[in-house]
Amino acid sequence: MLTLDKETFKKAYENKYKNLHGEEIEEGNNQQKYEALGSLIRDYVIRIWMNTNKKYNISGEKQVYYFSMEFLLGRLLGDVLMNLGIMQVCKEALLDFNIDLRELEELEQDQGLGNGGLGRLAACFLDSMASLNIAGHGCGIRYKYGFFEQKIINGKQVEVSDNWLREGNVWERRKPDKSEIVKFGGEVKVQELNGNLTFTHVNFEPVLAVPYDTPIVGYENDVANTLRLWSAETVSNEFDYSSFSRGEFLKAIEYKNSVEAISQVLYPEDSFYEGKILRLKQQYFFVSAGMQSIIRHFRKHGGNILLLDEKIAVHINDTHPTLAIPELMRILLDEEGISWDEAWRITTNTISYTNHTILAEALEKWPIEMFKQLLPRIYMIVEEINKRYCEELWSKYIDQWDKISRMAILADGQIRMANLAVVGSHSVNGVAKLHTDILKKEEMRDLYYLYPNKFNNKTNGITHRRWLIKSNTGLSNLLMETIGESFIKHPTDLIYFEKHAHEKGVQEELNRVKKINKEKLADRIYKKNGIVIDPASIFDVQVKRIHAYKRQTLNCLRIMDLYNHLRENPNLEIEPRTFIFAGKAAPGYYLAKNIIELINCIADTVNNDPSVNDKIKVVFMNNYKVSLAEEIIPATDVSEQISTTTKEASGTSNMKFMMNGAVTIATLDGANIEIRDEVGNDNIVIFGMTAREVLNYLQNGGYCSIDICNENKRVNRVVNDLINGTYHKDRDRFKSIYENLITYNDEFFVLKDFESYVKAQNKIDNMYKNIHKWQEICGINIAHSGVFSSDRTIQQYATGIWGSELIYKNL
Ligand code: 26W
Repeated sequence: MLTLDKETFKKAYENKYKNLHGEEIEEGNNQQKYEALGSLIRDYVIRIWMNTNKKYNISGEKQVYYFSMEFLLGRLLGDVLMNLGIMQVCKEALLDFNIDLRELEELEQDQGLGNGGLGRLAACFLDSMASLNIAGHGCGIRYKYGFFEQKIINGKQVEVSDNWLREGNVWERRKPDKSEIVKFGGEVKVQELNGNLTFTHVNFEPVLAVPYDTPIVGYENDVANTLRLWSAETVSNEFDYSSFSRGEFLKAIEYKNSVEAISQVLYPEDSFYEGKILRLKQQYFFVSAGMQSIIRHFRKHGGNILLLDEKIAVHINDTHPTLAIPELMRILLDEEGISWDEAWRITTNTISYTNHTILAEALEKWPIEMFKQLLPRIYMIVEEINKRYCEELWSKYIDQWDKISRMAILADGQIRMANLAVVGSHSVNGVAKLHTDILKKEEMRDLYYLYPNKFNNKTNGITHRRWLIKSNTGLSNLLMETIGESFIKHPTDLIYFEKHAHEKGVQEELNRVKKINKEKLADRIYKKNGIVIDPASIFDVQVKRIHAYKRQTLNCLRIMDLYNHLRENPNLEIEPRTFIFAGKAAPGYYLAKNIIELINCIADTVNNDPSVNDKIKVVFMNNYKVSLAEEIIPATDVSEQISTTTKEASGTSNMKFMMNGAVTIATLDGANIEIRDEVGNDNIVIFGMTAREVLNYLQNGGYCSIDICNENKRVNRVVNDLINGTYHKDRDRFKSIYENLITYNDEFFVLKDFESYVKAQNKIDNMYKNIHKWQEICGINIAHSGVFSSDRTIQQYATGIWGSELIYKNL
């Protein structure tokens, strides 16, 4: 932990400012003040960073590398200040210069290099690894453009590129001396040398991978791990004119562009796989660079390659980095000259894999022809892995051809990445109990029977440092006053809050804190959307990617139903509610975009109808991102976790809301089940189909949405409201939603769950009438949220999968 007094900090800041900008602080604007602050803090961090790296090199402890195509870090300044333990000093020092730290924090661009849950999980994991003194680092891509910025124009989503590096990035360090070459295309020359086959990759196109390192600072423990993100460049940084004959200047530029395209932009799809060659290039690019640099570093410090798996763990975040398996094999075979069997032992022991989705349309399968052309040597290795693996299957499952072909890595002209990931790693985990059960019993059943010991569950978590202590200071202060500070280092100590949740005084305090957070959000919504909302109303929130399986449509239909009721019974006694939505749709996902339009049209209609306005309002906040989530979640009363049971692998916003004292309305899906188990049925509102019922329909058929529509008047009415001009004069406007529900038989069982959802919502309404009881429930949720800290999750990964040495400070 840094010890810094205010005066020292002020001096240092003033110096930094002058050195950087060549003028007095008063003359500058906030952007310059932010840059000076970031740069000063980075100087402090660099000392810690160097020491941590030295310590790792000397101790030789096992190093974990978390390979992920996405890291959704959000802003770093506030987190770094908190973790260094200098937030207060910094705030007060800046105040003496008339600078508001909050204003500077807001100038930082979100680092939005991820789509949603999977990317944010990676960021929480980095924070927990550093805070638990685990030598764990991230490896990914430094996209020049992150997840697109979402604008709403005439109610529709419009995508704008996210130029997050425009003003520079104070946290990263370019390390050109640590660059690696990644080879694409070309051919493999096979030769026999002294009875051994050698493989030489020739005529390839080299791409230079340049690392940019960002320190990941642990919580008050003098640790800074590394997030290494790779950027693609041409091998000679200047245009290599000489290799292009004269007159081919344009070709040279085209070549440069095609290389740089590799790390140009994050693919904005998170649930639908398209076999795009650029994405395959991205995957091999960062995996190859990462693996080569790990081995180079390991070698440099005298590591014995045969013991690699004792000193290094590589974790792959979903199948996107699966090529780490054949890439490590390539290095061991071709560069280290190790035998196949030994290389395979080292590789499988080094690599572990997490599955994050069971949506069939999200599973990655690369066309063999494309793959072979782009990565000829890697393809040969995959072929050999498949050959040896299939031989094992043939001897085990005699004549069971169907089963063998289901389990193969290469089949139907495609490479199935999930099968490769399972075969080439020693551990396969799901991200919540139900999800892992479904993987074992349904999705990966055959593989599970073949390798039962590989499969395990690691329920997701979130870092309570960012999501509670930093983003909800009101609540964390109240918690500290009530139960002390131990929960900061030991989040399960939040349980001590449970007995206080029954105290009237504490309930009132909880209510006061929530009210302040709601007022702030209401203010923000007024400024951003021009909509006046009542902080005394229930804030009912659904913020996440827009997707059919997450069922924003169910929420919409229920609001439409409530609206009908209110118009018919203006005196209906309900608690006033504000429905808040946010989330991005994949640019090519028509239905999801249509859902955004529907939400905005409902908002227009409802908000402009004075007859219901003291009761309900609807808001769609544009451009959902980490920093916006940090404003919305602390102000939420009702957390909507309403996915079709079996479809949401875990969910992680459910945990954030719970930790911030919201009541969850949920299906028994993903980690909602574990939240229910923690808080008990009285402190969560559950509705909808069970996993069994859903799986039954999916396997045996028998669901008919039209029947429900015909039988249930309320359902019938709201479904028709989609196409009868109530929400848009163009009656075809929401046709895709309507057709999805009716013509295509409602794949996600929205209509089936409608009635039980309405009942659950009515229950919420009744519960809120007794605000003391309500706050008691919120308090119980907070008290039980500690197990959902990613510290717990990371300890389980470290002991159960990575075998890293755990050193807990101050235990
Ligand atoms: C190929 C396109 C693609 C890209 C990303 C397909 C699938 C993905 C991710 C696996 C999607 C994702 O973010 N999954 C979410 O992972 C979270 C962290 O484990 C879970 O909490 C969510 O339930 C799951 O949807």
